[in-house]
Amino acid sequence: MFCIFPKAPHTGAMTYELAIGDRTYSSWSLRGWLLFEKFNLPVKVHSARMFSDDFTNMLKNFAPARLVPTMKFDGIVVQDTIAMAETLSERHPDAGMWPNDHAARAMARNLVAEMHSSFTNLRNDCTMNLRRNYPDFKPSDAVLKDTSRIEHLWALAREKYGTNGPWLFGAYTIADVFYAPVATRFATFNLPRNAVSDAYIQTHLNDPSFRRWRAMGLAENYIQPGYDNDLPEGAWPGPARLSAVAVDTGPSENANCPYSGDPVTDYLELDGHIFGFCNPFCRDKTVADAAAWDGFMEIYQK
Ligand SMILES: N[C@@H](CCC(=O)N[C@@H](CS)C(=O)NCC(=O)O)C(=O)O
Repeated sequence: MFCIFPKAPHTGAMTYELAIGDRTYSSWSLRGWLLFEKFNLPVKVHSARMFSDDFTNMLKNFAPARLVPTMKFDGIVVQDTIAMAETLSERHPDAGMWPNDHAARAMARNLVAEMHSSFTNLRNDCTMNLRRNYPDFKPSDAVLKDTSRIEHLWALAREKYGTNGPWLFGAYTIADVFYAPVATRFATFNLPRNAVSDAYIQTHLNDPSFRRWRAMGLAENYIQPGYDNDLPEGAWPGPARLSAVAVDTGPSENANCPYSGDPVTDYLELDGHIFGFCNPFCRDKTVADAAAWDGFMEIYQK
């Protein structure tokens, strides 16, 4: 059998480094992060607020990249999500990143490539914003042309290859990585869609990995100028959060942070109980969506 790629030289217990921007607004960063998160690939994440000096400084360590996401390993920098997806799937052939079936894989690559190169009206008019929901948004005809093409592609994949699971090709693949921020745009701009698309969009909003990403974005607690629309807001269209609130003092039910195991210093209150964490970010990401964090739910449900 002819093999297009030589075997990747070393894929052992190496950790990749990934540079990302604001989790709330950077749709490409979400894709970059999902490539690691959904396929259990070890990664050290570096994040910086976009359009800041910190962002420029972060990327100096990822030269020659100028945008996020960018990944690096073994002194090699890969600076575009398609290149990252292909590099990671080549290096981790057992991770199931592309569909196994060759025809399904070809279609998945088509969907990813079309996402990467197209849908500019949707992308420009409905920028990803994981803080907001605009029930009254009125899409232009150009946006509707994009959404109708996307629904057509989703329906083809779901009908032909999606019977064994809720994702485009049944199990989660790189195609779902690329359409995750598209699903959030449909949801938060309340774009018209059919039942197949709606079920697929809900699958993304319910995905624990996506929920954790969004919770970390909310914990970053920054409104990036230029990303909000001047429209009435509705409630978040995904699962409702538990009513956790940050509080100043303990004592907490747990002595050690559910994530790091370190002594607790920062607290939240939920259902009359106080829980502790080892830093404000881990506390705040839990306040944002407590049920998305298994480590926290273990101590909460004890
Ligand atoms: N084609 C790139 C797109 C990367 C991109 O546009 N990244 C945006 C964030 S979503 C960025 O880095 N913006 C910062 C800037 O423009 O300075 C990819 O696929 O990764």
